Amino acid sequence: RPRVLSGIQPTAGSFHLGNYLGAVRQWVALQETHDAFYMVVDLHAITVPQDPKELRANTRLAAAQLLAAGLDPDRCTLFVQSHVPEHAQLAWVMNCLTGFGEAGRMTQFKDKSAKQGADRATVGLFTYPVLQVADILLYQANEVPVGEDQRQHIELTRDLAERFNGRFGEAFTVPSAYILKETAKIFDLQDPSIKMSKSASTPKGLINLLDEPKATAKKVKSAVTDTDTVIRFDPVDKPGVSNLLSIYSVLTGAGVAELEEKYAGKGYGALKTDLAEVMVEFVTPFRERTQQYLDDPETLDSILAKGAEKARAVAAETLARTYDMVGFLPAK
Ligand code: AQP
Repeated sequence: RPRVLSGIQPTAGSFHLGNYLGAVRQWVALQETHDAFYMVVDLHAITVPQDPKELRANTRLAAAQLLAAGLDPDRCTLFVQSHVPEHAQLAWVMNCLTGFGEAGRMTQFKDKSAKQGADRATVGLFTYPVLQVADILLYQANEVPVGEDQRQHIELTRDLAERFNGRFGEAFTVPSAYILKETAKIFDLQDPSIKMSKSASTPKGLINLLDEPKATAKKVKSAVTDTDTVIRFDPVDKPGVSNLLSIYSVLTGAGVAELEEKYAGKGYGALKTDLAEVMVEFVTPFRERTQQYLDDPETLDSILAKGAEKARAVAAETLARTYDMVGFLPAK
């Protein structure tokens, strides 16, 4: 079985619709066909300030949401990044292979550090993509299911895997990004020119899966469309409507052309009302299942402990081989 690896940050509490459609939904599907490793990336979370208590609670909450979304611990390996120390250990080696300018060209770093200001952005934020490289290479992943915003980081992973392999010998599988066209980028409901995101979206443009379903329905109904009335998939001229059609299509399995036909001559109101209902039907059981996992933290923690054990077995082997190839003296 080919291997997949991916991660999600435990920063915002609730996952948003972009996280789910862009990434987590694919994770659930891929556990059936791949040897799948999925993690809550708490080491990544501290690249921006975190309250320790909240971080701990959000880490459990992220795991609960992943299980609620359909990850099955018997079908995949689900763990918390900090439970596997090899991530940080391999990241150091990768940091030492990465050019300063190369890391500086990562657009997510440029955007986030510009927003925070040079003095407040941390070295951790700068080197975040390199930690991500280590995350992926440790598991010899063939594919990495992510949203479009992560493509550049997967390219960096490929470059560094090839660099290491070229310099020290074949150690790493060179992975590919697994990005589905339909859900590569889910856009903000109020500003469809930007991606839906926890840091850039306004509350009205961001659908958090754990919000009150009523509030979610309201956001869908007040999504920005355009002054026209025609329902047509046209991301350039009709980005708002096209975003709604994409969301509707993946959540229901109906094709976009089918939806265009269904709503021909009906106007935006009908589309939004129906999509609001689809959203409510999706988030209501999701919230309930998440709460059930949270109500039983012992079971949740034991799932994560077993996941960490399975992950460590793979990660430790890669790290030991890598350290040896670099020339570190083995500890006797
Ligand atoms: N709008 C999106 N469309 C498609 N995929 C998306 N992802 C995030 N936003 C969208 C994908 O979700 C996965 C988990 O991402 P993360 O844990 O790195 O979260 P993030 O990227 O920090 O989420 P945000 O909201 O985008 O955070 P900020 O605002 O801090 O940048 C990834 O696979 C990502 O591609």
